[in-house]
Amino acid sequence: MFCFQCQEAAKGTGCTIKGVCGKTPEVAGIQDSLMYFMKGLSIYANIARENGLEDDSTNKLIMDGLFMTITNANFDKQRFVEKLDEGFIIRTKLLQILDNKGIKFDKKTLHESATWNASSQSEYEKKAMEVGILQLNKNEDIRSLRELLTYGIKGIAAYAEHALNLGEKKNEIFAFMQKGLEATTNDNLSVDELTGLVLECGKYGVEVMALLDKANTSAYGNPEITKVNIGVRNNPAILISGHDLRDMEDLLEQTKDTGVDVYTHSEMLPANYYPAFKKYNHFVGNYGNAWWKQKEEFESFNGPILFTTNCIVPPMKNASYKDRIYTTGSSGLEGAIHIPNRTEGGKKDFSEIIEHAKKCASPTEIEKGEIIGGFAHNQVIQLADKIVEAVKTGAIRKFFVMAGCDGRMKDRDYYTEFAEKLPKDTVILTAGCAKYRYNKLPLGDINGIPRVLDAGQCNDSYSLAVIALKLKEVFELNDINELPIAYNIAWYEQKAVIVLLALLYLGVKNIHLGPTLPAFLSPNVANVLVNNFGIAGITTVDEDMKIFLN
Ligand code: FSO
Ligand code: SF4
Repeated sequence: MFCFQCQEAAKGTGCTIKGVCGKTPEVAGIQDSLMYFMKGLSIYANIARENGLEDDSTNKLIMDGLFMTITNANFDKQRFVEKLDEGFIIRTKLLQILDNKGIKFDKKTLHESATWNASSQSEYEKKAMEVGILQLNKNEDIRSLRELLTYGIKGIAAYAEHALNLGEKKNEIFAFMQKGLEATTNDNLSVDELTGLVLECGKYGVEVMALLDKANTSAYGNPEITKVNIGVRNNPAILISGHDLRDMEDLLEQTKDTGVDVYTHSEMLPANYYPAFKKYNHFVGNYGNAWWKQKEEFESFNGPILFTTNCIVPPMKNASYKDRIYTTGSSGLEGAIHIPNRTEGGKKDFSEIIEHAKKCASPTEIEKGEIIGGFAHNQVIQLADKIVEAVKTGAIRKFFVMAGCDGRMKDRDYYTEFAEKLPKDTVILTAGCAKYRYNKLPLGDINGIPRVLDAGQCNDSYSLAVIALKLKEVFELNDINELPIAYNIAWYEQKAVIVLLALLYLGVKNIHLGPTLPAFLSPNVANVLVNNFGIAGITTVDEDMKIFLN
């Protein structure tokens, strides 16, 4: 196997024996085959589109397939086999549609990914031996750009899926995903052309996050300032993790009046900020911390856990909570119960996990108190006068965008120390699970404005961009980079890649990215990012603080 798509890639170069994340070589292989297949399917989807045809099944399959291959989303090999089975059926149907419409193309000129045929698991596995990242891309810079583009597109797919679950979609977004995937098969594209596509990917990153923001806020209202309880009650309960708010809604509805409480975990914490979810009395608050602490926290939660997306950490063989894990949507884990998708217009059926919860003990308390959040764009813009006043009087010297992801490696202590050492006249703007490195520190407030403003999930980084653009307008600046905002972003997986590309597209410069730069950036591609956008890594807290504050 070879995989280097996330920040924890082994030795900073790539996982080759087993994923640091727990991905087995078998799952890595079948993911490679699926990725390869979807590139070929994209070629046909693009031909169809050029002829005015949009195929919803193809769009959905590619979106789901991409999401399933994101770090920590799906560890269940069987689900990838099924996705390939389904994909070949969809491809046959699409070819039939093209044929019926008299759309002609020369099959002999198509990339092999489009003409590859297989119909069994063993054939999928055999293909995996030929279509790994290193086999497909011999040139280091081309490989780097193709993978950067692919990971950005995976991020887009994840956000597009959450939006679609709430009935929002934009065909231009699917079109870009497929154009990008096809581009990764085109040996005639130059480094400049691929770089152009990577930047264009950022544009669609902004679009898809805006779409998801619209989907979430029109369904559940605008996030508002909220004190979230982090203690527990004395009822059996379900812990819901991941990012999908539609699943949150279905679960809250179905647990109503059952005696089963609901708590959020990790990236689901921001569900607490939405008005529509606050009306449920059995929605207690948030339990635990960022994704990588789940081994301890799931033990003590005592009840079943529902993963709607990543980040899953495969449990140890003897983990007490192993039988309490449920997955749904694009997430999957061998041995866990997978709750099927909702049918068109219907709801997911969470009865099994609810019945399971009733038999479990209530959660063991691991902390007490409250954390504050809900500072998405609508709420912050309501506070704009107060914030502008604080900047004008010098009460706030600078904002630090510290959005992104958390991870298990020790070097991420940097972010806790950085937050602690920031001068008292600075404010952290955050989104994503990166916040758990500092959201429980007593950092205080500035004239009533908390020093950590949490906008929400990683996709709510979009809110931070909207806030920055609003401030640029209020201060009548020409360039977003003239604002007193510094960017010290922590990344982990491919959704953070699209967030980064989106910020670059919006013109944000001098972003510091840590704890390490991506393994998939070749020295030349890294140089392009450094020279054109001022991207930099991190060093020590004290050194970086000097750079940021000057
Ligand atoms: Fe975190 Fe995991 Fe939201 Fe990611 S829980 S790391 S960037 O899935 O998507 O922030
Ligand atoms: Fe390694 Fe990350 Fe790939 Fe997992 S997702 S195999 S940790 S590079």
